[in-house]
Amino acid sequence: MGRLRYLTAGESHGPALVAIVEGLPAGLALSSAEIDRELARRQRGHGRGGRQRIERDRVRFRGGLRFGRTLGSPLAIEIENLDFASWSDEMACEGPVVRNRAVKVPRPGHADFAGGRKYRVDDLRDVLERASARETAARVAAGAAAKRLLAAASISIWSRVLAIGSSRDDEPIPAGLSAEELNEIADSSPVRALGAAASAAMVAEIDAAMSAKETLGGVIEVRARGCPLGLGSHVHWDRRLDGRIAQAIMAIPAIKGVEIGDGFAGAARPGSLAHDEFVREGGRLRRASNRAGGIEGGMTNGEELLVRAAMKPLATLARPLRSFDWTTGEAAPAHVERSDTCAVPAAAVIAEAVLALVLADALLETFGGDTVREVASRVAAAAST
Ligand code: EPS
Repeated sequence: MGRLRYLTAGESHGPALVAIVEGLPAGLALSSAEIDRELARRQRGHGRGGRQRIERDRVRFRGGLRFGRTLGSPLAIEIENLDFASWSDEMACEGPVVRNRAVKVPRPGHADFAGGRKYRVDDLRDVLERASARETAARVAAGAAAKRLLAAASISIWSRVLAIGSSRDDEPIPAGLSAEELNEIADSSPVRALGAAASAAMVAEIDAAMSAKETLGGVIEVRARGCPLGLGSHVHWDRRLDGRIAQAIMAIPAIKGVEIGDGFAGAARPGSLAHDEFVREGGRLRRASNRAGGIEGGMTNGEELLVRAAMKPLATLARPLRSFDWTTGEAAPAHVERSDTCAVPAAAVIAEAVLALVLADALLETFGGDTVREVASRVAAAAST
């Protein structure tokens, strides 16, 4: 990231999550209400655990904003962890050591083992508190600000869940709807699927997993419309937009695979069926397909950007896997802690946010501008030439 950077801080049961977004142009209208709407979307989804009944994620702006508009200075955001009220001794930033809820048995699939060895901890909670996907609330808040900037350049992002466990949504995307309308349909499903039958099958599969003390992963899809041609670049590996998107999506907890466009399916096709031919239609040049997912040579090509990601089933199982005691080395069942059965719908909302941050960065790189008006007028001017 170059033009737009962000950092997050905060532990899952600590006092708060914090995000700082640096590089937003001046004059961008932001409201806590619209960021809170994004935070609420992330909190929903069938299969979430008890924690989401405790948290009511809300942002508090701490800098960078005056009378509802950005100043061009770093935007500072805080989200309180309401559950801290039950952890104020164990998760105190200062004060006496209280380890009443120390974690001693690593969960296979979680950061516990590698993080515990790497940071030489006695209590695995020192690792899992930050590894927790709770942190993604801060990314969604930062991403909401990035989405506002993209909206000023007529770029919109939406997402949906394609699969949970073995249940897939094969319904075609309804034609003629805006990204906002498609997101509304997805948001109205308890699992963010577009198809009603798939939605019901996913809910049933999550309920069965919950009864069986299992967890479920799935596949998400995120799309961006209106990207100007030429974001990113072919000239150097770390300027390629596909690489930057893959990094951001892969860095969402539990994501194990990312593809752009036809991705893995495209690998099985001959070249003649793998690319997007140029055709003339009524004098206008257009593509016959969008197998590339809107990116060629590391740059946006003017088509819809299409990214998919595979999420593994969550590592905290109520029916614990085999593990070992951190202190004695003896075999022991993995640590069991309250968790979600499935967080795939939330991952789709998080993917929207991190994609927005990557695209906003790339937009500023190509078009620059100290004010939102400057950015928007440069994007509009490029589109008309
Ligand atoms: C998480 C475990 C659960 C999830 C949490 C991520 O938290 P807790 O241990 O407090 O029940 O609910 O996600 C969130 C709190 C959130 O807001 O997304 C984990 O171990 O990663």
